[in-house]
Amino acid sequence: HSADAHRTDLMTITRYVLNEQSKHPESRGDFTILLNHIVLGCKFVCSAVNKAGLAKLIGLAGETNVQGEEQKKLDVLSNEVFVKALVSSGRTCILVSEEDEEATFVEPSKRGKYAVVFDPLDGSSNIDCGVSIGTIFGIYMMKDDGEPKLEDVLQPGKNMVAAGYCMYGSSCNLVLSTGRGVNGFTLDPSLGEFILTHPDIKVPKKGKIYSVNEGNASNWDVATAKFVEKCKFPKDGSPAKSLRYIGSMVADVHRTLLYGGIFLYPADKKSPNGKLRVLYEVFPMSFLMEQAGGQAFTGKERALDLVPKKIHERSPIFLGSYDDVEAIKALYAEQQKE
Ligand code: P6P
Repeated sequence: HSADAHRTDLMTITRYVLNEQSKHPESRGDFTILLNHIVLGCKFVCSAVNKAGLAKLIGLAGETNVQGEEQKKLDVLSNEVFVKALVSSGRTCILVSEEDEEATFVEPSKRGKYAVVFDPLDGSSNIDCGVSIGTIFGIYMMKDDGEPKLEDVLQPGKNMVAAGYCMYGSSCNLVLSTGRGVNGFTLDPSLGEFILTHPDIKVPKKGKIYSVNEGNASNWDVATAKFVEKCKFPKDGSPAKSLRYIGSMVADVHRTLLYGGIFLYPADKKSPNGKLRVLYEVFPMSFLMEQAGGQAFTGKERALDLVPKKIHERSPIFLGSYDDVEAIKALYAEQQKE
């Protein structure tokens, strides 16, 4: 393979998914079509986010534009784009979005066999200061081909057939797993294509970074407090860990996936179930972390074993390098005994 072959042998996300599809002879390409519509949504949001700053400058995003119309906030706009893209794919039956209080049941003529849960623009409060934000999504198969019902999206995360996120930062990175490892794609704006840049991502077994909002320390339980203390003042003479906290889940998880370490949003006295949402934040990121050789734990159980009761319910989450999550699991096991 000459270097030049790599330049001309473009592994686009579409080609990658078609390769995956060819491994399922019975597949009719529904997943490929669904994913292409998700990718379309990501390309739109990437372009809108990149213009947001400029748009704000010239008074478009979130302001009233020259026609005096109230310009939609970026997260509302992104949500509409994803809902429309997913419904028009003809491959979905029920959608859950962070932006919509109720699930969206797709009209019968456009129904397919997938249920999609997503946060169209997670961390959107960070847009105005230029911090990376992202779209997070998870995909379930409908439980049966009857009338779609809420139970089709109240499945444990381990039932997901795919999960991923698209991070809008210095570049646009789409990280995806269809259950056979994790692959990262970078948008080449000149082609309008996502190109495979991070094949077969594996999270380092142990990391040197912990990622938590230390501002909540006064509300943590004993196990979390002990864990963070050990990160800062290791007893075994190992070097202290570094603290990296961006406050945008997609950015913190992307760094954890690539560099290793642990990301935690624990329960605290104020929020007994933590802050992050099970269906479209905790599950997709836990799915990816496990597929990359890491772990994801709620403080009580494996995150993907959780069975959600409500579509917007929250859960504490500890995810990242295998060994680092093992350490927090041991501390919670101790705490259970007391
Ligand atoms: P805190 C962003 O608002 C978000 O939903 C996640 O993206 C992020 O991980 C978390 O909240 C940050 O929360 O309480 O630390 O500001």
